[in-house]
Amino acid sequence: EASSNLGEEVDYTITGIDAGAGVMASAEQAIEDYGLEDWELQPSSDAAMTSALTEAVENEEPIVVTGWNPHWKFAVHDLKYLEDPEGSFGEAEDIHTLVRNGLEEDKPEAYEVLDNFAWEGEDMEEVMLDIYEGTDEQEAARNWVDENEDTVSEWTEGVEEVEGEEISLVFVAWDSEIASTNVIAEVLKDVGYEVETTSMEAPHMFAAIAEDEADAMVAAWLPATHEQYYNDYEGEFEDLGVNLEGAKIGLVVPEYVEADSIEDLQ
Ligand code: PBE
Repeated sequence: EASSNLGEEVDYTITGIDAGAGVMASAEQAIEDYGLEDWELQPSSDAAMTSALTEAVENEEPIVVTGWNPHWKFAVHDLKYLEDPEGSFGEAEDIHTLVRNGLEEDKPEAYEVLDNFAWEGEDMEEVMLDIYEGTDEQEAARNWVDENEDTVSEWTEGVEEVEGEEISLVFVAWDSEIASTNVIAEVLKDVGYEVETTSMEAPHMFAAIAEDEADAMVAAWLPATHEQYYNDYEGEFEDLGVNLEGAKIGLVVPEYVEADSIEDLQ
């Protein structure tokens, strides 16, 4: 049977990313919900996962990865989400901007830009794809900002320029968040800020905002993916709302894999 072959062919392994990612917790939940006791979720990183995915596709071999969109992998490879009738990965997600308490008072100009920041999945994918194709991260963000003046001016309209004030952004080195963080950093630089961006593990990113060690993050996936972190620190940050709608997480396989549902992994 196709499905049991798949398990054997991939060594009953789901190729994961960093252990702190919400999609990893959801994948563990899926293993439980679908009775996949034989399966193992292997932590790695976004970079390691996508290189394993690319290698599998090049050799037309099966692979099961923890995936999400926006992500360049859907533009580069023919991929599909495995259906999730149990809802282990939740429904559609939005990405929120979170800032530390007190930012509005201390840095009202940055606060306003961060509050206005909102773009589309295709925008983010454009930046991600540019980076995937070899453009430096900051340069890719710069290009997008320069080519999308209308959108960017909606974020900065009426915001007064500052002179060399510092602002710190935290993020996790997921391709999606590398794109968004670099874009908002470029926009804040244009307003006059000296921007520091620091990548870290997901739990530390939330802690840094809650403990006032950093000013802002544009990487909170809600309501499900980062629910735990969000609840852990509720009240210790300010949620500026959605910056991107219609994101999604799940188990992803190449189109040629003969499974359509997580149930087929049983
Ligand atoms: N991701 C990308 C993250 C959120 C952004 C889906 C890998 C996660 O699972 O936590």
